[in-house]
Amino acid sequence: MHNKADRLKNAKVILPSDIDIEKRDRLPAGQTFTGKFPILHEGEVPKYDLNDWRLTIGGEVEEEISFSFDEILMLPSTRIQCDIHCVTRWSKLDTEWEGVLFSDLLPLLKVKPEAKFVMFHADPDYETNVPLADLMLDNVMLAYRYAGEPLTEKHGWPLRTIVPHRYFWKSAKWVKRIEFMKEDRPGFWERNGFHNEADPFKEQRFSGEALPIPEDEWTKKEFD
Ligand SMILES: Nc1nc2c(c(=O)[nH]1)N[C@H]1C(S)=C(S)[C@@H](COP(=O)(O)O)O[C@H]1N2
Ligand SMILES: [Mo]
Repeated sequence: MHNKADRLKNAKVILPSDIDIEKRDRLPAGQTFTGKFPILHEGEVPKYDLNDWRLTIGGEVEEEISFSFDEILMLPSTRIQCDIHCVTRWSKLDTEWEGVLFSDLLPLLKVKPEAKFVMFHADPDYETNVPLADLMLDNVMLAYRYAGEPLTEKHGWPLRTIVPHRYFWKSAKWVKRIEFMKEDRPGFWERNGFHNEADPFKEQRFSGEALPIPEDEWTKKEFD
């Protein structure tokens, strides 16, 4: 499909005028609503055998530990509903996730008091940084279900992070290691021209000069 109008139609871009008025202020500046769920990542979707899969916890902790997927499932689970905002300008309202709140995981981890930042390491070769204080909100989680179903491979199966109040690149699919850090350190996109804080309501997209992101950039990609 090279026709822009067809592409936009097929991507189910929702115009703000089609959205209830009280929901319109949930759209940050420079964003477009989408009904579909775009799929965005660098590299190939990783393949896992759940028997070998582990989430490891390291860095500024008294003791490195790891969780099997079954152990993750045994932790207290929570359902959240949140809006998500990608820096390529799509926003999706009322997405539903189920998993383990970061604030429920933290007490199990023996994190050293000097830890102030977290790096999420993910496949394939992805990382993103978030301040620890930011992860304590009641809708930041390690998610294993979306819209009542297990995560699909392309959306991060078996486990991804959800950090709703930051641009969606801070929500790592295929997360495999959580590293606690004393000092902040930029992740993949944060080293490549994107903003360290990434608050969509402050339009913190770029660290330096604005990069050209056409409004329909994501509609050229895959979505479901
Ligand atoms: N492991 C990994 N996680 C990632 C990315 C990636 O390239 N690799 N891309 C990020 C970006 S830019 C976005 S917008 C979201 C997209 O998630 P989705 O495909 O479920 O919409 O994943 C984020 N997490
Ligand atoms: Mo993104």
